[in-house]
Amino acid sequence: MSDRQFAADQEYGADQIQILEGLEAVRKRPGMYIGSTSSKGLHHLVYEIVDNSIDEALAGYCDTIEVYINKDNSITVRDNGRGIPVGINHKAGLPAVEVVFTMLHAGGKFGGGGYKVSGGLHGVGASVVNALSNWLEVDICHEGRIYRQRYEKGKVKYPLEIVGYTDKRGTEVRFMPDDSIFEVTEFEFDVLKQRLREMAFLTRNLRIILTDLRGEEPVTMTFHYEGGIQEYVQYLNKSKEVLYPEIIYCEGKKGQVLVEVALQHNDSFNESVYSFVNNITTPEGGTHLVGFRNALTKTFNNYARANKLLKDNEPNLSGEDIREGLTAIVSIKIPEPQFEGQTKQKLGNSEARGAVDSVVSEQLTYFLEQNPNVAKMICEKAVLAQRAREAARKARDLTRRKSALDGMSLPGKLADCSDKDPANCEIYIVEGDSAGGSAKTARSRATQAILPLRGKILNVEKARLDRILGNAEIRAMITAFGTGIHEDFDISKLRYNKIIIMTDADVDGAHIATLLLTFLYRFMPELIKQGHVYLAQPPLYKIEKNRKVWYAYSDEELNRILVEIGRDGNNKIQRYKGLGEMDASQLWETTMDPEHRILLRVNMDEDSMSELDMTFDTLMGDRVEPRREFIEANAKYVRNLDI
Ligand code: TSJ
Repeated sequence: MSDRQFAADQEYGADQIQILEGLEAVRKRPGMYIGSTSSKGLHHLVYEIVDNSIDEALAGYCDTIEVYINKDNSITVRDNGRGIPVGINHKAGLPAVEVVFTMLHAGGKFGGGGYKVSGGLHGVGASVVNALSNWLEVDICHEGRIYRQRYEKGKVKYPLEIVGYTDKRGTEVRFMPDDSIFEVTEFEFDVLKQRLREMAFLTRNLRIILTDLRGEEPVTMTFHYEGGIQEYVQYLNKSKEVLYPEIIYCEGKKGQVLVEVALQHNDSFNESVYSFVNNITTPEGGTHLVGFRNALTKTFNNYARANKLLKDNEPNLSGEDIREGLTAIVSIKIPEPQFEGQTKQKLGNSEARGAVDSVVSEQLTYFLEQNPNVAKMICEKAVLAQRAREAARKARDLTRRKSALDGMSLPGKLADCSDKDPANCEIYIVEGDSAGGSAKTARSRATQAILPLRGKILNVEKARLDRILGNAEIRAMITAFGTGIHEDFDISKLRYNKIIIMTDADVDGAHIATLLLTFLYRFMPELIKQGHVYLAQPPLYKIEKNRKVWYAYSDEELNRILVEIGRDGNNKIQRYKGLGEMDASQLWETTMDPEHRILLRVNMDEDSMSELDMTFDTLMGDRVEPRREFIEANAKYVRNLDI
């Protein structure tokens, strides 16, 4: 033991006590350090560790990161970098690696400058992961030796020791999240996959390999993008028709700020711009995004004027016009990011605005001059958008004036509830007039409103605003909800606490539900974000035996019921093909009665907006193949809520 021992025992003194108190704070209030102890917080542990390896890659010393979900649900992260320093840190009197894992905020304070990726919401590092793990082990391969240390619930189990010899270099961390702290301890492959893919896109040439060892056979995915964010834009546009084949790319450094932007237009009408600071997503944008938008608007207007694509008597193109159908990634690296706003996800550094503006203006101007055909296509699309916007403004003024008339303007088909307190009220959006009729009979009049919609509603991914707002079903929903849309949206005007989409339990029903969700997502995303949108779950089967009735909402449930009551000739099983096959009392009992119904709450994760965007594009776009793939992999944006 003694020759393997690395650090002297007497160095575990007073320092250590104070250190432990630091990590105790993390265990007492984990939410303060990782956001939550839900599944989201659990997965955050992995990102905290991987962030450190990404730093090493950004510094130029590592090109491969392996992540394993082990059989016992512990995690291994390994990189081929320099290895966390093992020498004594003189301030703490401990090996640097021990400081990294046992002192709060100590991560990455060693060695020279570089960009810290862990600058975001909870960029707190390895010691927090250690504090929140039942056990954690680190192996460091450095100058021929393998060093190891183990911790349990944040506490050092033994001093750093040499456990072997190697010709490799790098760092490996294994940890088991503390099941007394996390509500969920099972890692989800798909969740890790998404974030690791994003990290790989944002760090060109880095190879990230994710392996799930829990099944009978290992499942592995490798993320390696030589094109970096250019490939990211290509990936985001993969299920769309692009306007031109090139991906416009700008890169540069202004002062301390590294700027990287990639963009490409598609033939849709939506803007999909994602911004990142030090590899961390900034869903609320900030100064870097402002700089990007300024540059884009200014550069395109200058070009359009100079090349007579915009006539002298026509007004300037608005930013929105130019961003119609735009897919873009704005990624910057900045030494000391300042985050603002309620969720600390909005970049505040003023120097970022100028840096992005100047890099993009300069290089975009050059690109447009070199590629006049592409420039012309974008400008022409923007001019069309400008005209449509003008038409939409007129249509919208009309809806605004109408909704100002309040009760008078509620749609004729709406059977409203009598209670006027939105907190108590819910609205069922029902597919088809006949099911709408049953629902009107079945409902609890005081608190449940019914809005029947006829047939398939307009696909908002495929139409411009003027046509969308001219659509009767869409106008009916907008007026019924009361909130307005887009920049007019006001949640305090919401007339119902729950918006419940009720469609047939078949493919057509699923399609209509998706069309409705797409509309809500594009026009009133806050309703989804704040958890007001639900999917009703009508039963799939009715089982009758000896005048008793059961309902089954899935095939498994049907089997369970049949096992329970015995499979014999007295069973009568009816498969419901649509809501129309139920009478009012059955509909109430199975699908609408708050005491018995199942609702799925639709949720939206801000951290994976780009994936959600793709989900809707995939479902609603023209390309059949990705849609089928997606439907087969099923709708992951809903989760079970109140049963
Ligand atoms: F977070 C962590 F500590 F747990 C962790 C750190 C986990 C993993 C999987 C890898 C790492 C890590 C740290 N990989 N590479 C490094 N590099 C350094 O810490 C390092 C090495 C050398 C120097 C130097 O200046 O010589 C500086 C640093 C920051």
